[in-house]
Amino acid sequence: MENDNCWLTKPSAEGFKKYKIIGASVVLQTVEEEMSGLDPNTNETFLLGKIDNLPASAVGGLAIDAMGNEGYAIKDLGDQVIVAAKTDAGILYGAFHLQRLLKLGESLKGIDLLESPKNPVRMLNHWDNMDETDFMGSVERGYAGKSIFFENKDFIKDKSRLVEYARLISSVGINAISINNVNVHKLESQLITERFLPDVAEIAGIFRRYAIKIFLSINFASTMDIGGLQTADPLDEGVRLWWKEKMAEVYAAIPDFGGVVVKADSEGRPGPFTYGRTHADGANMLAEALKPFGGTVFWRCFVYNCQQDWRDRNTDRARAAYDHFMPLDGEFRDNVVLQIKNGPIDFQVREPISPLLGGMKDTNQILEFQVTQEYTGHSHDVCFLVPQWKEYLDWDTHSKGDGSTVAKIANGSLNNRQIGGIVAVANVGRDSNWTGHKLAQANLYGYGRLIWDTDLSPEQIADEWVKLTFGLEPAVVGNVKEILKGSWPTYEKYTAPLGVGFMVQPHLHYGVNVDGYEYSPWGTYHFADRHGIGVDRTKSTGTGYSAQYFEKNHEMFEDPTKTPENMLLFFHHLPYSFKLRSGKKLIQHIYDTHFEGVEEVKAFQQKWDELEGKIDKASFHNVKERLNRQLNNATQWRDQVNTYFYRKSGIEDEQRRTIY
Ligand code: GCV
Repeated sequence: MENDNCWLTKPSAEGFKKYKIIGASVVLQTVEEEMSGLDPNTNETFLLGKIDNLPASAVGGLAIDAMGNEGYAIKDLGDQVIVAAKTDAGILYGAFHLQRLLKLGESLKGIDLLESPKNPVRMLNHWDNMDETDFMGSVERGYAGKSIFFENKDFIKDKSRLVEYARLISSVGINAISINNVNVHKLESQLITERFLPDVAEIAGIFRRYAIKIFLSINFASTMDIGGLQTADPLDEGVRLWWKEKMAEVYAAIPDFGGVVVKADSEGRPGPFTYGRTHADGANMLAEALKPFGGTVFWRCFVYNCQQDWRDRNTDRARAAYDHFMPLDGEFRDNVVLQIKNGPIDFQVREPISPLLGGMKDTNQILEFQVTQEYTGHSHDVCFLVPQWKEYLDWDTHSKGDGSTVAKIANGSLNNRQIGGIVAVANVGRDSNWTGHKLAQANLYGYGRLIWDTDLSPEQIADEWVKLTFGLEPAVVGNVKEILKGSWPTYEKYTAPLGVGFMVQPHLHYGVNVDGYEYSPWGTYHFADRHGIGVDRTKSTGTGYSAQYFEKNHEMFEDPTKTPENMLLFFHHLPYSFKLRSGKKLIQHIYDTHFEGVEEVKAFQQKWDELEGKIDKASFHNVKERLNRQLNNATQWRDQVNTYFYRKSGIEDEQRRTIY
């Protein structure tokens, strides 16, 4: 299938020749392809290689100590530009950087830069299914077509798209992926058996050439599901032996296998609780089996009671991860990494940061984002998420005094952890533009760039993506960037107000249904009544969740006049007459933002229409059609939310606009 244009250069068929690569390896073969694919009119001459292999005259002045294992230097030596790194992966990333600069039209004259990724682990989780029985199709929470890995209850036959995908994500620095859903169904349990291991090995071979490691999500109860044992008790000797032998078999097939991702005791998945064991017992048992081979266990902390009685006002889902995992801090083996979603609930448009991040000081942690737009518009509504991620990364937890940002906790530097980084649920599928909505590509690109360098600004990332994808014409760049920049705030305006979350169609998680989860067992309630709305999570009168934060943040969240307003209803149940800092009443804020949100979508449409004829037709029509869907969605949200609150509260809109 011919893919739409994307941020990467299409390799030139003529063949660029003015480069030399020193060394040989599978990754360097990829570098060779990338270099020979450059525009033959490129003026420069390049020399690429590991620092030790390059002439001393070329690498003399480089700040080698500041260059991490995967970092690189690009330097103009006058007669040639060198790309120098400690590893082949570093050379590859350097080659992609060169390509980016050339496509952006930047001069390499006098260039002298050194790059090193801020996060050791830069990962994507695919929630792809082999089973076709899943009601969502073959990618859970996927909005860009079917799986690129699987089809017809098997691995996909034509792997050419996977080569392109490896290239795509490697170009923004991704170095690890898991290929199957964390909800591991019957067939996917067999990925670690002789039936499928040759396929996994083939996939690993494709990604290895791009310096990307492969991980699998595993079923905690594999010993029973595929092993013929009667138990999955992590302290049972038979179970432990089974996993050790199983991992030896996996590593015999894939010597550089990354390890496993585990969703246990979560939303009906099996786990150690069945046997009265802890999550540390479960994770450590797997870690022991992976240790001899250098493998890692990513153990997810998305553990909560999804069978809650909505009448029970004391149980608070937001508390769950912290309550389960904090007491275990320090008990996990060194090749276990706890994988923690950015917020305590589930990738809402706005949530506070998870208090586990930085709460645990003696445990490896990795931060989990969601690139796929489960609650942020699927691939119908535009929602550029890089500004959201940036806010999370810059958030000060005060875990070790001021400046204890989430960025430093995730990458392991704050607590001197061996392993750290960021992972996200991917948003790609078989659609020709990868992400369904063309502008959702900016999220995939932006995720990679931001986690490589958490100091980059969302504006800079948007600027790069737009120019690389649509070219350098200022009118195009300006309009697309404006749409991207406004898109997250706009989405937030017309959906659930002030951090209260949900109000979405059950299961689907797209479109408005104000009470969709209100009387459900999922623990995600807004508690609106005729007086007010919100969840009291304070220590003094509520569920006590606010006290899971370090004191400075706790104090802030405890008091509605200090809580950031965009999270107000996450922490407090407030009357509709509550005065916001703007002087507006809470109810009026709800009305106003919902009217504004719809108008902003109309403005996006205008901006986009101005681009007709200035960008490729496929992209133009793709986004135009989706903006129509978005307007419809936003209008439904506006009218249902406003009508709901008008009927509950009986309070008129001050501006007397139409509310039904
Ligand atoms: C893969 C939410 C999603 C589920 C997802 C789960 C998780 O509940 O709706 O689709 O399951 O999160 O992160 O495990």
